[in-house]
Amino acid sequence: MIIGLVGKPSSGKSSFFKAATMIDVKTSPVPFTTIEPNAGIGYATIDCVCKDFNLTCKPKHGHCKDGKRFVPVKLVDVGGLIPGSHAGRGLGNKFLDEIRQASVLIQIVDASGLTDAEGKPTENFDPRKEIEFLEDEINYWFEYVVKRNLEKLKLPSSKADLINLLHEKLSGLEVTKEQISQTLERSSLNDIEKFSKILRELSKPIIIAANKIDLPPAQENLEKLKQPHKLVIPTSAESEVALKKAHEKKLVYYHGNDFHVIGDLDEGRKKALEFIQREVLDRFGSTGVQECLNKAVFDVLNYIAVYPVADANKLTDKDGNVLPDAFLVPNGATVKEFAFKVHTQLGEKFVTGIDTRTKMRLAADHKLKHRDVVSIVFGR
Ligand SMILES: Nc1nc2c(ncn2[C@@H]2O[C@H](COP(=O)(O)OP(=O)(O)OP(=O)(O)O)[C@@H](O)[C@H]2O)c(=O)[nH]1
Ligand SMILES: [Mg+2]
Repeated sequence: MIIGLVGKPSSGKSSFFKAATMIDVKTSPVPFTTIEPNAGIGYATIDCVCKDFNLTCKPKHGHCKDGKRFVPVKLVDVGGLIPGSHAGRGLGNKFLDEIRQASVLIQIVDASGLTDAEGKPTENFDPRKEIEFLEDEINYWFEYVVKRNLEKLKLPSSKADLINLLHEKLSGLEVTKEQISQTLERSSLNDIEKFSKILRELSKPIIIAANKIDLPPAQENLEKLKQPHKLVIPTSAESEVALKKAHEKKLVYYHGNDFHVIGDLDEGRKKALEFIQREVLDRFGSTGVQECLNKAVFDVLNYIAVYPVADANKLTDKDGNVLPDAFLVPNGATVKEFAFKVHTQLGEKFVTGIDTRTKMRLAADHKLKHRDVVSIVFGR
């Protein structure tokens, strides 16, 4: 599962990426700073099950701290989009093609209104315009890709065959058969524009990070940005980077919503951190970066986290690591689908699942719940 970061130039996409992954990518106020995409690992956080079982876990991927499990998710940060990108303006379609595999998009908006549609400095730019044009650009591009892939296609008459064919032809856009089926219920291939728009909304929903919320004009714009049909989360990517860096240097303790100074701060850093505390943490409760990732994964995509273990009693893998993995799967995934996700062979040789809490057997079509810990029994 991939989360794509999109938005106009200079809105803070790479800063958000840096805050989420702690990879030191280039950020700057100059538009089109990012040309080549940045890809890396961020995390969705859940209450780890280790507490329920009174165990100390040893994650192979991600980490666990104070009962919070950081489950890896892929992030892609692309170059800025401007009005007309789909038709080749700015750096054009190139950036859009890089988010083809994303399941959800976070649009980083410069809520401060201090940059225009192309990322150049200005005043009082209405950030609502940014949301509008970006959605249009994504829709135009998506429609173009759909059209290109469906050109000269002979359509089968049965619905099931049609869904299979579309699924195959549109596989590059990471759309599911379920999403295609739902789209066909609400549109038809006679109206490609409508078909593409609905399929885009289902397969690449967009949530909004109202970024640079540390700046007073952004705080004023926030009310305007709140829309009934869009999820809008206030963020300060730059503050998140500063807090995590100060934590790494052991100058402050920063974890979840807990923040306090532990080291000796020079005057400049002290002022900067006091500013973040006052303008971001006290006002909004957090920098919003983690919240964005969690909302994208759990609320918008409706995923759940499930732990696979080899030993149903000790909750370990074969090497003795306690609760080594947590996988993100769609809500409604079955035990067998989960087995395939963990390892193709586990799926192919699947015998049964075991719920480690109750020690009950779980049939192949049993639907999993968030925070289930499951052992898969397989044949030789
Ligand atoms: N005040 C403030 N500035 C921010 C924030 N996030 C990013 N910035 C600044 O905004 C400018 C642009 O940030 P980038 O992260 O490079 O923006 P981008 O969207 O990746 O830009 P392109 O790669 O050019 O499309 C930089 O000067 C950042 O320091 C924030 O939360 N608050
Ligand atoms: Mg960038």
